[in-house]
Amino acid sequence: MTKEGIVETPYRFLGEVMDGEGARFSTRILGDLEGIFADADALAKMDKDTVAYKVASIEPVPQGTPGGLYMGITYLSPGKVGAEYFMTKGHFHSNRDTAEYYWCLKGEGMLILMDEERNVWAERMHPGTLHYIPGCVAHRVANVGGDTLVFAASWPSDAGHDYASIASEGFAKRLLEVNGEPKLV
Ligand code: PAN
Ligand code: ZN
Repeated sequence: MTKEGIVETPYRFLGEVMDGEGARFSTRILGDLEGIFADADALAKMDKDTVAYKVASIEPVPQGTPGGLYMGITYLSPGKVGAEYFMTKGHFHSNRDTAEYYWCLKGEGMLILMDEERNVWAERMHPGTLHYIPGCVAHRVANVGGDTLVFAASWPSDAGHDYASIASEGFAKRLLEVNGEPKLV
């Protein structure tokens, strides 16, 4: 699309809200997260329609376009399945060596990272923390606080999401609440 002169700014990123031209919104309920939590019995007793997280994203170019950038905000509900905190599905990027920034706007979380040798580490998230996720590193976020965790992200438009390898192999460690504290186990 050709533009000329002063045009209307197409996107807004106001505190915890991202919106604008072609913004996309998606919701993951607990029922979408079967198989990612360790305690399947605990999950079976919970309401499948409980919202685990919502994502709003701005994708100005079609998925797969080289050189473009996306922005998103994730709203991750507080809660646990057994001893495991509510978390995002987690993924590698399909285009493995593409990186991403996450930054925390609200709440308390942990960014769980895993390289291709399955080494796992985690970074604490709280308002103001900025996280560089290098290429070839799988990423998932757990909400370790009592309120909604809100974080923003920016990733390349040709990154793509590979959920399948995490769905089948998982992360090599889980973030559990042990004696009231988050612990990688
Ligand atoms: C994020 C994630 C978002 C939801 O925008 O897609 O937090 O997590 P899952 O995609 O793992 O369900 C991102 O990492 N984009 O690349
Ligand atoms: Zn990503």
